[in-house]
Amino acid sequence: MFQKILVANRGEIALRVIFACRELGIKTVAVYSEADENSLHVRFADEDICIGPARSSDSYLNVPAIISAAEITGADALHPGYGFLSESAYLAEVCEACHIRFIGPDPSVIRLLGDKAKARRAMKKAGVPMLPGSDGPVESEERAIKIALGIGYPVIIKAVAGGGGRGMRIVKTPADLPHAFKTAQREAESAFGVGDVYIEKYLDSPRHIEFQILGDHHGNVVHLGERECSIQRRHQKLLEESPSVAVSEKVRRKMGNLVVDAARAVQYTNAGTFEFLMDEKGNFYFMEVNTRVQVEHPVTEMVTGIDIVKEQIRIAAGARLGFKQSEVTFTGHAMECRINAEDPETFVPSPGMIHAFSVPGGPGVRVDTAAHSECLISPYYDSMVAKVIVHGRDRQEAVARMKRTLEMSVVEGIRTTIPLHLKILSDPDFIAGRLSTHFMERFAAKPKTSTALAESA
Ligand code: MV4
Repeated sequence: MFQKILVANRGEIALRVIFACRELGIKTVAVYSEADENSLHVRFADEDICIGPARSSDSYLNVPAIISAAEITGADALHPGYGFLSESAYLAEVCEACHIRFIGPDPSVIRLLGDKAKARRAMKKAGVPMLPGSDGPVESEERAIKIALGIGYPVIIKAVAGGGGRGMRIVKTPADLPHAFKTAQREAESAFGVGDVYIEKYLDSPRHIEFQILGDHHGNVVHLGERECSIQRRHQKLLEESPSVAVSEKVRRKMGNLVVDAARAVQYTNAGTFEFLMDEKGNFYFMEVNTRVQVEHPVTEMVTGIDIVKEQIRIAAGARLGFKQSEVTFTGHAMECRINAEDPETFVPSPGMIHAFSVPGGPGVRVDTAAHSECLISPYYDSMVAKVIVHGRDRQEAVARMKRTLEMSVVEGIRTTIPLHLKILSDPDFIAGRLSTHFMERFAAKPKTSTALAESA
């Protein structure tokens, strides 16, 4: 097992990794920017080291600074958390070269799955259901026109280097294709430095459903069921739950087996998420693979009782998975609300000092946060303040627990999305489980501008 792990992240996920290390008896090193000197991840790590100014590009994205911190402190492994460098094949390679174990899949697997066109091809070959689409990137407008015609409209143009919706264009008619193709390429080039795009059949009102997997270095792969993540706005998830009301036990078993086989096919190790779109009829289509631990992993931990971060560390150290698929059981229903420092109506960020902070516990409640009274929510980083996760015997109990927890939460000094979450939790469609990626459009405060529509399309 590792002696010392460098936590290359901040906020609640840095704390979450520190919790796992403590329970495993592993020492921790926190890295922090000048804006995070007084953060809880710094306070609770065994050692800490400043890696640069507040701007992420100067600190949490600074590979030489992070590697130096690991070298100086003698860390033998690095956990990247989510966001920042968590899906950087480059960081994983540098770690390997420096004999620091990267807690994630092999760099070659991160690189393969980070290229969405390559990932699509690999998953198709492994037998994962796919929407019709181009086989790899589309080089020219002429090819795009031909391919789209073959697929049938509407189609969607996606960036090969994308994810999270950037460089994406929905095309309803052939007349719109040339312009959409050019702008998607340009947007992809400026956002990722790679302009390549591919084309897929566009599915109008899908659910976003994802499967959590774990794979060790001995060929064992298990799935931990699905999470329903359809409630999102501008590609930021707001509420996630497991199980999905749209996934039967039979479908879970079928999809689970598919993702396990697909993960084996690419020699996937560590934690990963296979994202799917699901249509109204219950058909699943592959979207992408995330090669990191995700924000919403606690939802899966609550229904399976498996500590995903601890498993990530054990796996990276070469241990075998401690359980078989038949030993993974799903109990009750879990739900997560991401509490952001934002105006609940306009979504404008609301950074600043939190003067009072209290989220009640009680049966079935878990709060993952690095916030506390008199802490500063910095404008430099994302606006998530806390994740409230609840577990109940069934969905109804989980919803009731979430409501009473949010109703009794006190966050003073900043605006938060708690009122929005309470609205969602009382919405008839939400209660009935009628969800799709368009769910949040009804909650828009004002008529949308054309840019906002394009972004949420
Ligand atoms: C799609 C789609 C419909 N059809 N692909 C959004 C983020 C990126 N990872 C892929 N995304 C989508 N791909 C096809 N062929 C709709 C979306 C999409 C979406 C997906 C999941 C959750 C929220 C979404 C919001 C808008 C669009």
